[in-house]
Amino acid sequence: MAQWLLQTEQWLRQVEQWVRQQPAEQLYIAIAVVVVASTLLIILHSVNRSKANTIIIAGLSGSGKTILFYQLRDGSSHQGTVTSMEPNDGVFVLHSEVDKKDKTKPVRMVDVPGHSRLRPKLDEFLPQAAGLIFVVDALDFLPNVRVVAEYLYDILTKASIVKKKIPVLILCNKSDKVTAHSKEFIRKQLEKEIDKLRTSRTAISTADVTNEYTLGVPGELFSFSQCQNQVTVAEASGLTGEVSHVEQFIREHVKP
Ligand SMILES: Nc1nc2c(ncn2[C@@H]2O[C@H](COP(=O)(O)OP(=O)(O)OP(=O)(O)O)[C@@H](O)[C@H]2O)c(=O)[nH]1
Ligand SMILES: [Mg+2]
Repeated sequence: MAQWLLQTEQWLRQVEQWVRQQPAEQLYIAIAVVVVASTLLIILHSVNRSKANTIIIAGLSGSGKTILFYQLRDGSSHQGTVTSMEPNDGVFVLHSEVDKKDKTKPVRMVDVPGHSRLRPKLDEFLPQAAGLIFVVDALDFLPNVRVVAEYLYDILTKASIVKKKIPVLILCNKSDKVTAHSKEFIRKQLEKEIDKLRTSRTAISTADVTNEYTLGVPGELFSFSQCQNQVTVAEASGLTGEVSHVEQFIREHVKP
């Protein structure tokens, strides 16, 4: 130990001597280079972080994505939406935060249409995503459980979601109606359906499988808690403006 200390001391003295021998300008240049490089690194890092301010809204056609988008932006549902043909892409301060001075960082929200031909648009926005809201129609859920699970399965197995651990909020929408299914029911049904899909999809020859990652733990029933990224479930009504859980999710992942 003592020998090691002695050696370090000797080494430090050598460095000091060498520094003294160098012309002053060279030292200043070296210091300037270090300062500029670290400042650039810090700026790049913060730009990268601020880039991830996008929240994506996905889900089947008719689940209520566009109404939710308007509700978050304007505090009104703009009754009478038609099925979307283009993504709604907007950067805005959440309507509920317009008056709050300390939480005014704008959020970029992208509502990706549910029509199967337009769904691939999702991939364009995923690299900037800070979170994804998967809207489920809680009224018309059971007849569609299979297709809902298929879309969700595709999302949860995308490399861009798994690798970057993008948090997913499963939003059981239309909770204003008494006949809407509860989030617990929807979670359980989706877990069951995904479990079935997992078995059937791994049975297909790998050439046909486009999914990039596998889900869950082999030999165990699938549950969302097994996902590497955070998957949570909440209820909302875009129509009546009951969207507090959505705003909470957004603020958790896009810091003001
Ligand atoms: N009761 C109730 N109805 C809703 C709610 N949100 C949406 N809807 C209804 O569901 C229908 C579809 O809503 P949209 O927001 O257009 O659905 P979308 O998900 O954008 O559909 P696509 O654009 O086709 O992908 C509309 O008739 C809405 O009135 C809700 O919270 N409660
Ligand atoms: Mg729409």
